Amino acid sequence: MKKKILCTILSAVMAASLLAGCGNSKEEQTTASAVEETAAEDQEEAPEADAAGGEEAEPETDAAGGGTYALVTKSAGNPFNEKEAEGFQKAVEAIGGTAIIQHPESATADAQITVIQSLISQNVDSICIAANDENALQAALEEAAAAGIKVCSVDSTVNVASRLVHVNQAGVTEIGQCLVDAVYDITGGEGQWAVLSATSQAANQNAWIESMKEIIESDSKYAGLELVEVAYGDDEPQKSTDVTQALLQNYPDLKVICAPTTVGIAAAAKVLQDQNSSVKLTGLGLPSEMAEYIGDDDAHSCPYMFLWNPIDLGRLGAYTSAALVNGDITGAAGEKFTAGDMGEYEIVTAGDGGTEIILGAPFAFTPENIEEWKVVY
Ligand code: RAM
Repeated sequence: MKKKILCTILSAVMAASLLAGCGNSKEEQTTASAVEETAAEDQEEAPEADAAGGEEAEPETDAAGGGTYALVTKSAGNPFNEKEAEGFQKAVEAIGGTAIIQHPESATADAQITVIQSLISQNVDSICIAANDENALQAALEEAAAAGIKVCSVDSTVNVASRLVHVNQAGVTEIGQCLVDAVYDITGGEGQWAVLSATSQAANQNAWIESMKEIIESDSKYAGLELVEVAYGDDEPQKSTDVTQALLQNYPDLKVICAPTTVGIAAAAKVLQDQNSSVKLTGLGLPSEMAEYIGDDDAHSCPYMFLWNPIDLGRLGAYTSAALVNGDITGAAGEKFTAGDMGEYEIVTAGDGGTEIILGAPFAFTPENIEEWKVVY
């Protein structure tokens, strides 16, 4: 019963998010965010309530069979990864399993390979990984699969040979479109802009950047936009700060920086705001880290930005892992499963020819809704 109510709330949220996701209609965004926040509160409470004896908790616990589900994030010290891990942990607890959360020391493939090898020797049931490199983890993940471990990726994909399915925060083209339109809007439709990304190997950022370039090339509306550089801050605050300063120095006519990384955007926002720069910022950011920089006036560096719920992303990663382990899904397109109290999801074909599960649409954070969201994530 409870699950049904939550599903209904979530459907309303998803519909509202689709409307508001990429748009600049502030009215729509405020309405959507209010609904979504209510739902977020309900979602936070739901797993505990179910685990404590809710109507449909038992079958899930039995099905999970006390399995061990591992999450490997991109790196330690990134609040986005911590939120993702929080959601993963909660969902695993709700199904009666054991979560192993691993934050590698650095955002590199080598650091993740060491972690994967240790998880293989611990005989975990599944590995859900936010990859630092699309191809370099293949041998280690194939070894895991050969040992009977179910492998899926989350946030940042591994190649098709290395995974059963990818848990994607939002469609790649949808994110690319939101970012391009924001750059177009904030530049006034013409002028220089730059990308401040994470690592040069990050599959998620690279896919979004590629998508932005394709969108710009395919529509003459964007012909006035000049992308001067794609720079990499490696999801390290200091490096992202240094790279932002270099962009300002090297391109005196720069109008906008687009940072499709929560670490990069927070570092760039501080540089621009501290320097009272006329360069503006957009991209993907955590509301909790970006609230002080979001505003319509000259005193703020970021007019608006986008993201999705990283806690829900982690939860969906955990429920997907459990469904793979239980044999409810194999990762094939067309399969459907119930992701605990998040409701039903369908596996679809991904852009790389593999399969994916999409959490929802990107959500816009504006001066109007940032205050209510900064306390959520
Ligand atoms: C950073 C990470 C993560 C990405 C977000 C938007 O925290 O690079 O992978 O999804 O930004």
